[in-house]
Amino acid sequence: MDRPAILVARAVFPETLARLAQHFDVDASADDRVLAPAELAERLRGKAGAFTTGSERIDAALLGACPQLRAVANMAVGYNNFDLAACTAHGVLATNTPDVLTETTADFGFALMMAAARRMAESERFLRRGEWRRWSYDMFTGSDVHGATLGLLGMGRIGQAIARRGALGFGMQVIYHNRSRLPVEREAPLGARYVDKATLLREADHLVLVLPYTAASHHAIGAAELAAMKPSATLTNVARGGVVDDAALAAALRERRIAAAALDVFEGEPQVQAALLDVSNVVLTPHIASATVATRRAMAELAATNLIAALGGERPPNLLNPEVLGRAAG
Ligand code: 8YV
Repeated sequence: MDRPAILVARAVFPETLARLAQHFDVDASADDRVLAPAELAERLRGKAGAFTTGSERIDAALLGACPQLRAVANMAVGYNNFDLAACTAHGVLATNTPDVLTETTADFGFALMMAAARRMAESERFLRRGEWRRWSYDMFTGSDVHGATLGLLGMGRIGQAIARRGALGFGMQVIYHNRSRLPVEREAPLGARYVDKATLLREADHLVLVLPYTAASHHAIGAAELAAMKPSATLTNVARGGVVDDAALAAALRERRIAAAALDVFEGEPQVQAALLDVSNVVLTPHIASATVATRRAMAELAATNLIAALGGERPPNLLNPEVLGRAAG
């Protein structure tokens, strides 16, 4: 029987592996290592499909080395680890896992923003160090979230979910900048105002980044943008490392040119720049915005569904490059 062979590049829920094994010959990562590009190409040689996470880069070199590959299913909504044009050129179907993580990621983005505004991580470290001797009127005074201006750079599904929390739960004014403006019927219930990027930077009390990482969004927040923000403002990044110039941010935090930041994603993660580790007014988490048990299960199941459909000759629910199917049909 010619069951397609697949690689599951990283450890995943046993039930997801079991489901995949009903359809495919599965080569599963035993030790959950992030494979170096050459190892990944080696393990993928002769395989029809790959179940990947954001840690695996699927690019022209890898695709050239793995001509049997027909589908790559990312267990992530972001897919900047895929060279989508190269996938399309090689006739490889590429999929991601949108929607299932929207609310969970928005919860975490909002929590991080609150943690930065109210100095939660900084004050906890102070307490753990045994430095809390007495109450004082200005100890760890931060800035309010309720009633403040929430600025969103990016306004896709996760951005809108954060805007909903801010507008409906915390009485925030919502301003946003995005490649395209939302339809008025989406803006209206949130009272969301579309502004240019300069206005967003100037007016936001709490700026949250929720845009995809592309060549165009590389260092969308750098020294100049940080200088344009209010000194009292906070910056939260739940998008991707690389959207922020982390070195410039560390300098701005150290010099208190903005009040605080909260980061779940980093340039070159899992490495984190020493300069960021050295400043106190930043909350740092290890890329866990989608990390609830229920959501990670849903992401794994959706990635599996996409791979099963793609290699079974059906249109996967979250196909990123439908041109490949069009070409096959033509
Ligand atoms: C993942 C994410 O945990 O979905 C995304 O884009 O950043 C996270 O939810 C990560 O990419 C692992 O695949």
